[in-house]
Amino acid sequence: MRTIRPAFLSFLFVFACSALVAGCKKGPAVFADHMFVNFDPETTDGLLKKGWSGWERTPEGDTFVWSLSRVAEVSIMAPTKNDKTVRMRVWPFRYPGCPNQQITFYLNGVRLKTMDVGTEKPTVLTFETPEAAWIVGENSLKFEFAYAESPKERIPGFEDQRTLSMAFDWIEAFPMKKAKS
Ligand SMILES: [Ca+2]
Repeated sequence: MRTIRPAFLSFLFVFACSALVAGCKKGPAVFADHMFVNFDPETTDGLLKKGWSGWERTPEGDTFVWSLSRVAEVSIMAPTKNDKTVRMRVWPFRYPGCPNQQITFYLNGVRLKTMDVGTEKPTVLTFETPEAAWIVGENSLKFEFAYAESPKERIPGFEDQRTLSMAFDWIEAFPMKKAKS
């Protein structure tokens, strides 16, 4: 009877392990195409292009950054082009008698949407973006705000002289789910 040599069994074992490791490294596509900007110095440095203050942290430990003017811009690195859902956790600067804050989104210069944010509580904004507006690589996501005001001038007792429009905790983008036919 023909026997299988131990050396051949070793080769099979190493081959199987290599294939398993290669499969694990590749990972599910859903993770590779999930972009997340956490607004912290460890992961976001270099992505905040203009209109931003420094790194801050809430009492709960959430990292965030204030937008300092009526325009701010952040880069998002996209590995693929497709229709994407964009979500972000934000809260606007509010003061007595202020109007609703408004935020308008531009992706690579394409105006996408304007949304009202009328509460100072953290809010998750969600909107859809078309494939045609994305490029593979570095994308510019720009925001325009209805106002940027200084706490020192608007709220008695506050010393912060910066002009603030909206604080950003995180932004994420991922391929839109296709409707089942
Ligand atoms: Ca954060």
